Amino acid sequence: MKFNTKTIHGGQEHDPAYGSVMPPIYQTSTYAQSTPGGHKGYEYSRTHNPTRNALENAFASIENGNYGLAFGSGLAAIDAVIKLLQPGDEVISTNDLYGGSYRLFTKIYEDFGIKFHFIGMENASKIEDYINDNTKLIWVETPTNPMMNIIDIKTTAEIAKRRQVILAVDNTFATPYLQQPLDLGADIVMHSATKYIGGHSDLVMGALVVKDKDLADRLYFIQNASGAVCGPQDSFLALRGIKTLHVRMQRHCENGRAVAEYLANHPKIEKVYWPGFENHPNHDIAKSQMRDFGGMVSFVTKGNNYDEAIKIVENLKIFTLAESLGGVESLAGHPASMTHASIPKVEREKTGVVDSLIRLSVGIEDEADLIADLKQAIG
Ligand code: P1T
Repeated sequence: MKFNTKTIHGGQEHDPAYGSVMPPIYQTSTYAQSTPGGHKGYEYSRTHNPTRNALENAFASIENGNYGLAFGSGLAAIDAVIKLLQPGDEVISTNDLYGGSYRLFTKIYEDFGIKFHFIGMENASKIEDYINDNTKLIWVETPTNPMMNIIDIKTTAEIAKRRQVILAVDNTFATPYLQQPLDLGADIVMHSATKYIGGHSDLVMGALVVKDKDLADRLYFIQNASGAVCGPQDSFLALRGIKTLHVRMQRHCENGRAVAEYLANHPKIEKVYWPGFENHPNHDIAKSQMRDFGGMVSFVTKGNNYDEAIKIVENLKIFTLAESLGGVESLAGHPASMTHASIPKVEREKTGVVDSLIRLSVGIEDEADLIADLKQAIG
């Protein structure tokens, strides 16, 4: 099955009860048993729920994995991955990443005795310098949030395999429409399904997909034992979102390109971060591992002026100033004070998250309206 068919049919069966084409929302916490253990495969909805299972099968299908797991948020999904580790273990992570992931790693798991190395991975071979006997996990975001760095998944996977380290890829920005990390050798793919997967800014959810059964069993155990699952209503919404992922992503990519090119030619803009530019440092890797370049674009104005950046995001009318990304509507964010405020200023500025940085999640509205909005806001 090809990707556009998978988003609609992958892992899905018509409901056995009445043949409903969409899976029903099984809004139940528990299931009747005729005798203890005498049930139809479902005992309790933290462990299994038919609507969530339909979604988990869809996740597995679109990421070319064998096992999917759905969580109550992207961070809950990341949390489950870190729970594979023990005190004393070490993690190598991209130095540019979602601020909430950084906060989970440094403010929660460092206290549990796990050590994190945040490094630039644009040259993937550098990762090897940080691997030692305690290294158990490599955590990669690509494209990174918000600097749009591109990490070579295949090379990183080769290193991880050779050194027997798990490689997890946060595929939130790219989505499986653009890149499929498991096919490139990653062990775990993770999503904030809140974003492009859901696609309509109406739910908060996380996902993991793996190929390996042992790894899946360990993660299912954590999912059930820790209990950070999503509910059936949200599972239904995410399933509905997945069915249009490919058409939405196509338009996100077209509009993303138009916005990136407009900004790059604007006299008041200093720099635009978007992997589709030939002068992006890892453009060739982006081209080889992604189908297109996505709808996320970051930029800084000339003079690196905080007040000017704030004025621009306040002036926007079609782009809404808001946290999050990946919905059909265009959003603008100010990472330094919003999504990445939990990263100390000195640390975030090292990776380029300066006070004048603006991040755009380019939606699927008419391109001309988006450009006109940027024009009036930037001046
Ligand atoms: O918000 P949540 O569903 O828990 O997902 C966390 C998360 C994980 N990984 C990436 C790459 C993310 O971008 C996010 C969430 N990001 C935002 C809310 C944001 O505006 O960047």
